[in-house]
Amino acid sequence: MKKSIQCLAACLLISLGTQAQDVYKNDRERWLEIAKATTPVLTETVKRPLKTVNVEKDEKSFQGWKITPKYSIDSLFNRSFKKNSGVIVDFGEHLTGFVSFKIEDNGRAADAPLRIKFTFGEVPAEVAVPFDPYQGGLSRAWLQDEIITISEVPTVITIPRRLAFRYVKMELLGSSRYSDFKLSDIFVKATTSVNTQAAPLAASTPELIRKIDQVGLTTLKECMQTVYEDGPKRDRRLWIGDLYLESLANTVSFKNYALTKHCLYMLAALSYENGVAPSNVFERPAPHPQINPLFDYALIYTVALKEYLEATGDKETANDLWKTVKQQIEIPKKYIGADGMMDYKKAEKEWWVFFDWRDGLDKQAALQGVVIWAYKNTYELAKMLGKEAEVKELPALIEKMTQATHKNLYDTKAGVFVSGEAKQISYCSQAWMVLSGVATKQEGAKALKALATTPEVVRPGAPYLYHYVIEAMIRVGMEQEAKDLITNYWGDMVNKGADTFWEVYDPKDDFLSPYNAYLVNSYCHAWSCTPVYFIRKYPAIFQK
Ligand code: RAM
Repeated sequence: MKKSIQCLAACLLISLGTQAQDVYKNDRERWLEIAKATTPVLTETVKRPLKTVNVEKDEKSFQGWKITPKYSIDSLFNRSFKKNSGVIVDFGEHLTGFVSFKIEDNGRAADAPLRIKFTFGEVPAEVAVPFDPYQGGLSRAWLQDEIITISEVPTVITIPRRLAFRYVKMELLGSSRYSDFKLSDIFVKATTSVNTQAAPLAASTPELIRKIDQVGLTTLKECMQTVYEDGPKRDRRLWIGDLYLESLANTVSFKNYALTKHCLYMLAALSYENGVAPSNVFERPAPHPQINPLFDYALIYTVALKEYLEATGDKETANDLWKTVKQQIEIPKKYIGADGMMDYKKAEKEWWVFFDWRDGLDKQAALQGVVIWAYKNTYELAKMLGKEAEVKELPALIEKMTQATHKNLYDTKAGVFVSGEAKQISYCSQAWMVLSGVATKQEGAKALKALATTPEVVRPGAPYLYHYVIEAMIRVGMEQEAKDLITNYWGDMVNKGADTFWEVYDPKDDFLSPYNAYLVNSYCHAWSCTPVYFIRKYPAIFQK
């Protein structure tokens, strides 16, 4: 994140400043019109809390807090709120939407305003640990607390901000000494653009895999709003990396292809003027991109379009957006040397290169890998559209880069791929060497297997990278290992009480945060829904 902020201004100048013309000038408006016309209609469901709960310190629970039942919701709604300040209600599931509450007299009419602080939590810690002092790298305002002043009683008030939560804490900050009142209702109009049900899993599916799938589906459903959001609590916008994984999971579950089309058009319409697909875009107040170019995400756009075409057969869309793909494949060319190796240092200086939230990760190997992988996918896409002639340089480029990468980054003796001057060994590098096809099946399996016993190996920092590691394992025939990884990593989150999967998770550190504040992490995060894809795409591995 730090890097992305530092890089922002520089990237902006380098990537956008030298362009004289908008390469999509003739298409932008039309694409935006198509994006608008395909905006999904949200399904609304009214949900109420099931019970009141206590949140108690417990070392063994996730982040040190556990939830225990307190008293029935009716006794909250019927009693004086003055005696209930600090109450926590539990909606029993993760929900996203607008919250309303009702205040009524409980005796004499109110002669002074009331003030209530609402705190919304996706996980127990958010309703247990004070948000301040806040030292996170992202805006404090992402944390979901709202102070509402009520001037007239009785009343029904809707909190203006959309919220994502399971738990709500309510504290009384001020009221008349002479009158009394009760909070007689609280409900959320929960929204999602999912309007189908995923098919049931095979009866033979192990119980924990079944639970992981269910939590993954909830995560995906909650993130599927009018775009594929990265997280309904934060950042609530469309990022290419998240879209890619969500659309894969959607293809094997809810099959809302209209949403995928909408997002692909949004991204095309809001691409930077130099042709680069935007790392992320906002729908409101008017559709616009964040100026924050991200190298790997731009390339992933090409693969997302190919996957969409494969899932839907919608050639009209793929043909219409093909020119964005052609723009993305130009990006790496300026960094590919005559020897087939990218100038990684230059690319790193000029771009935000992401791949994972793990400090110290060397991304040279992954960068070679993602370019080869995107080029291969683009060539496939071109073939599906009969456009190979337009990208005829790709096969030779792929070949040259593959050989160069193998020659320079494969440590034959150790049987692993290394990255950067320090010859770092990481999960990230092995995964991308497999996915790109730089590693043969045997080399890939050997390399991935070697990691478990490699001292100093750089492990993934977030579920996003785990996706690519699992995909790589399946590619090289490590089916049992892939299953074990899903069962251990996501299963661990389930065992720690996850209703939805988290943005970052390190089994050894419940407090890991890329933003220096674990409370601002997103605990319903799109890129973490990916077990849904694996479980359903590979039933022979996961459903028995
Ligand atoms: C974060 C979001 C998002 C991700 C980017 C790179 O801000 O969590 O999911 O795609 O980083």
